[in-house]
Amino acid sequence: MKKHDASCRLCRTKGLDIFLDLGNMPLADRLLNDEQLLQKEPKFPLQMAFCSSCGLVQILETVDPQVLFRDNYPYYSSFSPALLQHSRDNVMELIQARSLSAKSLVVELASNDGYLLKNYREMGIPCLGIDPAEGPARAAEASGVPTLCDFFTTDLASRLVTQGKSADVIHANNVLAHVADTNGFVEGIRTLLKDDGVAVIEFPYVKDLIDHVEFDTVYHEHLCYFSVVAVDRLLRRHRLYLNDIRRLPIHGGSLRLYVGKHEDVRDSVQSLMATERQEGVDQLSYFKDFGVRVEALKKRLLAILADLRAQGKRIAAYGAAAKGTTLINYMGIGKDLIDFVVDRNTFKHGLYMPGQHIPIAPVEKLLEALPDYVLVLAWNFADEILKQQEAYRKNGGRFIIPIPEPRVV
Ligand code: DWN
Repeated sequence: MKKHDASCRLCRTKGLDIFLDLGNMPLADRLLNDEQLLQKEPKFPLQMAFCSSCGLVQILETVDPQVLFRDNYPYYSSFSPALLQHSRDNVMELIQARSLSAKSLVVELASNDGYLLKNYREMGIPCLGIDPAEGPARAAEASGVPTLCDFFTTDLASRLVTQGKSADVIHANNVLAHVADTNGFVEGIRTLLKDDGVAVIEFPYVKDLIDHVEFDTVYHEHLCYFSVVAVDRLLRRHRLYLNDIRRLPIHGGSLRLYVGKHEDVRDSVQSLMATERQEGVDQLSYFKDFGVRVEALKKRLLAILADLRAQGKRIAAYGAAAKGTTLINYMGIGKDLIDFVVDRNTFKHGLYMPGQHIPIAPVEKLLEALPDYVLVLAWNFADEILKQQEAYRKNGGRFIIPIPEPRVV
């Protein structure tokens, strides 16, 4: 590990400890077209660091959000059935618990293609999406979900309140970790939320990332990697209170926070914070051997792939996921090992994976080409993908699951 004089994204303390260095990486969701294959591909340092002052895990590099999320952002949530069900369950529970009605307003920050808000629309509950990615925002509007194509800021929050649009519920799924101005974003949540409203915030849990070696979920879109202790400090700085919390399996292990303007902290929060303190998640020592464990996983996975290739086996991959970019580039898994990647997201077809330039094709190609093995880059949806690909398996196809332990199934 080494000290860096950068300032913490949250508490601004100078001096962070780097515990993982993934080198210079391409942008995880910047899938390439034929023309871009011939151009120099932008790469940026990707280093994970710990702030001993507030406990926040973060990356050091900040890539312009206009570059990350504006032009041709390829991620559409609706291509993941498990995510759709997860979101619907969340919405139905909240409608019940909060007695939401036609008089309510629900706002989602980073609403993508309307994958979650469409459930409120179907129940006749007014909703508003906010997302800077033009493609997904347009798709949301086309499906009847009113959407502002913009970044959420305190200014935008104030403008909405002036228009009488305070929120009974604010959803913020997989976005809190993405914003460069984290404090401004949280202050905006406080501004937009009604006095008795609830903000429901989901993000991948740093403890699961470390415990299950989920190093590939580290990429430039994810600036922060939150523990309960760190996010509680962030919220309280803006007079918001983490009152309830749930651990979820989605995305390799996530947290769902229930946040309000009045303090009413449940045992769920106290016990998870106590566990973090007992296990030292708020200490640098918790992260000290992570790099070694990532290296060991790399060796084990590359050994499996090299052995299969030496046997003349043909290998493809499933899921042109952002995490897949980190995995294949950190491990140097290129076209010599992987023939193609398949994905259900039609916006990704005909493009190429960042860095390794592996072509992306429709999922149907698995049955057409019948590769011997498929490396599951979207391992967080492995159960669903294996079930979906029963026909490929019946034809003798087998899957390689890389995380948390490389294994063939
Ligand atoms: O923060 C983010 C995380 C939460 O989700 C964003 N950076 C975008 C995204 O990251 P990701 O691309 O690593 O996430 P996913 O959702 O694991 O990507 C899954 C990919 O696999 C998508 O391209 C869709 C595809 N997929 C598929 O082809 N068939 C997914 C499922 C479930 C399927 O059955």
